[in-house]
Amino acid sequence: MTTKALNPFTDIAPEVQKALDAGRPVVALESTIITHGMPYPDNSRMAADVEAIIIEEGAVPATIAIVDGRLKIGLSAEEREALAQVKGAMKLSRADLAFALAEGRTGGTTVAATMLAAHLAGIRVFATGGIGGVHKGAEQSFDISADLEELGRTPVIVVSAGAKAILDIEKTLEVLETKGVPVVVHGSDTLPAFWSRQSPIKAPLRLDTAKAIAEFQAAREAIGVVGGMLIANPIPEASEIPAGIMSGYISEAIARAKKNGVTGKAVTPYLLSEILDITKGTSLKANIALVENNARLAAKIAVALSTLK
Ligand code: PSU
Ligand code: MN
Repeated sequence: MTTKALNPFTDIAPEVQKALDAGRPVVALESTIITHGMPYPDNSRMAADVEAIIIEEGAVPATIAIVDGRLKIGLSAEEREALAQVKGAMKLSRADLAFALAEGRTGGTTVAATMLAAHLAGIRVFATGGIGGVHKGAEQSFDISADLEELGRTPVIVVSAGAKAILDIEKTLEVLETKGVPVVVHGSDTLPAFWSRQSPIKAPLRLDTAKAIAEFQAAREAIGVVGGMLIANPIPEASEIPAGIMSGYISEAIARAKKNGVTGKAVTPYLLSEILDITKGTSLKANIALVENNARLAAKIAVALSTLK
């Protein structure tokens, strides 16, 4: 089923390899959102829909995951469905990605691990929902996502809907700035807040088209700036939930996490699932809509990048 071995652990799906060889646009997709971010069967439907959207826009989707110790760059429909249903998958970041390979484990890749793997395969654009960042209370817990470190070092464009308000957004932006990561808001002067289109925070940078984003990336490469770029793409209007409504739910989820002593890698998945529970699924609908919206923009950026050279 797979072609050219990149290293002894990696399988690149044939259609992905063909596109990469021909310089055609490819968009990477993460899988922690499948294994830890949404319940079954919504996760399965979302994972299939985003791939279809990327194809519709003229690019090739590559969902990245670890299956039985293989680093998969592109999953077949069967593999994707199996991952959506698997129990006990690991949540893998830079620190433990290779552990899962060495030990023959199965896991979802976070934004950090997906960027790393995408870059390894030569994929330049990646679509997700939200990135990890600086958690509220990080001055005590030191809980800062490895996603930020990866954005600082790995040259992949990550299309998100901003960062969830489960995080300290201001501190997240400060860390990104320190690490030299441009934060570009697509078509708006304020940073989107995941479920809502607007936030009180000013957009660090603004660009209105996929072509402009591709040209910015080309300029970074031309002067040898290495590292990722974060695109914040506002959720479609029809699907947004006002920030004021979400903030009460978020505080409740954080209170539950504290009360139950949730720490470390478990924090983000726990908060996401509690918010889902508290909002009785309305946040899930918004979440799916924004991921699909991001997949569309990511595909357009990948297409624009491929026509630049
Ligand atoms: N934010 C979301 N949905 C997600 C995640 C973050 O809105 O599914 C996932 C992503 O895979 C992200 C990871 O990379 O959580 C961050 O985890 P941590 O905070 O433990 O680094
Ligand atoms: Mn963390």
